Amino acid sequence: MDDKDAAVELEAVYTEMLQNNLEGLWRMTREVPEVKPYLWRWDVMSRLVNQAGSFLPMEELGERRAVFLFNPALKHLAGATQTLYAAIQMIQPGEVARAHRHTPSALRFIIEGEGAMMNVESEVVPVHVGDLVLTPNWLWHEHRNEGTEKVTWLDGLDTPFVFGLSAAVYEMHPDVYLPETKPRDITSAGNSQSLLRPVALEPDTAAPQHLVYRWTDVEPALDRLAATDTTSPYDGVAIEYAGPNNGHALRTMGCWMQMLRPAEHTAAHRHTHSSVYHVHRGSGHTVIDGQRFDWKQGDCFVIPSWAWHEHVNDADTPAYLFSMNDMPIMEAFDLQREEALNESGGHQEITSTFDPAKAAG
Ligand code: GTQ
Repeated sequence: MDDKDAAVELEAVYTEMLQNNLEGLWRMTREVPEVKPYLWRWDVMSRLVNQAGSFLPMEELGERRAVFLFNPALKHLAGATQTLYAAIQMIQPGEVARAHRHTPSALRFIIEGEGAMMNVESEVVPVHVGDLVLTPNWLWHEHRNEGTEKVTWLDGLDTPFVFGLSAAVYEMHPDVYLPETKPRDITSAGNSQSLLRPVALEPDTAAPQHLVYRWTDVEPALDRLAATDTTSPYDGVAIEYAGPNNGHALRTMGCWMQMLRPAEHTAAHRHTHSSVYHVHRGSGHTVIDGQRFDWKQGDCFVIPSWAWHEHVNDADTPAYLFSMNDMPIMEAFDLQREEALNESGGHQEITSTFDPAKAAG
């Protein structure tokens, strides 16, 4: 067989492989889509959620008025990263988002508005701006707005991961609404202060499960931490909301709050876990793989796995960054890796600036 015949025959082998859904590993082109760093502006997200809300009452929506943030590299997946889903959810006065439970775990970080009550496993908890409320997997949950203004929060779920495992199971509550069988606010009456772990310390793997972490506990804890030297060169004055999952709040997701002091500029590093950030207060920028992302209050942005990143506070007041990450998943499978940038004094060269208006669409 001459070379030409061999090439023709090999081509036929490849064609037949494909016809049978087989492929030579040496020809592999099926790559995992590369999650992109991205930023969503608060003014755009909140305007669109509110506009949708003015047309769509809760009865027409089904169960939740949530607008999710999808990564442009994951168009067919409701994911900000390959493991993390994030959405802006809004509930109007008098509305109830009915009870359900699911195998994905969820967290809520309250952005705006007073008067919302969250029922988790029949305990009603009033929530305030800056509070974090968890619904670990399979706990019943329902949200109500008993106040006079809209309430908006950030939803975080592990749905891209759980869907990827084909393990998403979901149930609506048979009685539509949850009973209130426990004293109001009994869990959160417990002190969440002792569960705010400086990220620079080893995790407390004996931490109990807590469902509500109050901003009124978090803010003073950050101030106390700032007066010590237990800060992180990469993350500033940073605490993790601790829980029983190898020290993390949820089995699949960790939650952090970082304070960047005026003019603080952290050192660049990268790690295998991905994160979704939400700017609780302040303004500044984050450089991700050489691209500058300017942020201010309410904005959300993604730091993909293994992307270099460093944070800068550009204001003369502290900036507060809430974030969720998939570190517990990485740790569970021994996939966590981290690397510091040693060149250029630990800082990246900025090669472009992200413009959400140009990046959209
Ligand atoms: O509030 O229970 O954004 O189940 C997505 C799925 C919110 C919720 C979301 C959910 C919820």
